[in-house]
Amino acid sequence: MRTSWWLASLDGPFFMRFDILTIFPDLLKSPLEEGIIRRAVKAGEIAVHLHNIRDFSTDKHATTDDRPYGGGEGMVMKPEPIVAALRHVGEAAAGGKVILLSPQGRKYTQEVAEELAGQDHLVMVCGRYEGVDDRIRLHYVDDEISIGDYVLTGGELAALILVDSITRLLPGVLGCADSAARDTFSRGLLKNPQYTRPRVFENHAVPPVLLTGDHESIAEWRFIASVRLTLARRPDLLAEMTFSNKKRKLLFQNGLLEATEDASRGHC
Ligand code: 4G3
Repeated sequence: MRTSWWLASLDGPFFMRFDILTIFPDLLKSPLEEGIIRRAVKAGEIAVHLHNIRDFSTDKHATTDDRPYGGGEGMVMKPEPIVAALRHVGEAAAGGKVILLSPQGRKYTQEVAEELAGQDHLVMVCGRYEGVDDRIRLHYVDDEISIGDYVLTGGELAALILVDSITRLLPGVLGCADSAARDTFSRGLLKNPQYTRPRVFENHAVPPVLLTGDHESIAEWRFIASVRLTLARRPDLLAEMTFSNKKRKLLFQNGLLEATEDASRGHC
């Protein structure tokens, strides 16, 4: 029995179709059924199809892995079931970009997420065990991505991270307020700290400027708070930044101009 599973609304513009090939489709289901991703599916902004690689195995034990040629520890995923699953996806929607999630891939960043958000169909191959027969990568994969320098038991959690980070970039998925804020003040910097009620919590008050209703002062405070946090935690991010004259003046008034310029010259 085929165990392929899909999440999609009947209508909607379908900005993006994701197909995910895995031997553990159940691992991916519940994260796709909550929150913003669930809403994006309901609104028809994305469609997610899960395919069990095991369904495409042809031997009677439905094997998807085998011992490595040349000997050694662990198992390697066989190429035939993966190719059969890719052909199946290709019949439903040809021309999708095929991505292999692996620690050997190019490093995933917000910039890569923005690049992939411009595609209309992504097909993700989740490897398990010690990896996937390399002929898949050589002849069927368009892009190999790593979500970071650590090893997972499989590519499934990495695939979810791509779906999540790409979906929130699609038009209409988040409110325009969020994306506008990202584009003006906080791009390239860590996000400023946020507060909500109560005004005083266990003797700790909210920064008073946030209660003034003075939008310009609040925006300036947020910018400076972002810069201070970025300088302390991620000076490497500041090395990529340039500031307008207005922001340079604000940095100067807060004693941060030299610090940020040192960082942006890479001396930090
Ligand atoms: C393929 C991705 C899959 C080859 C997958 C291991 C970490 C990441 C796997 C391989 C993974 C990551 C499964 N671990 N950093 N494990 O994106 O060698």
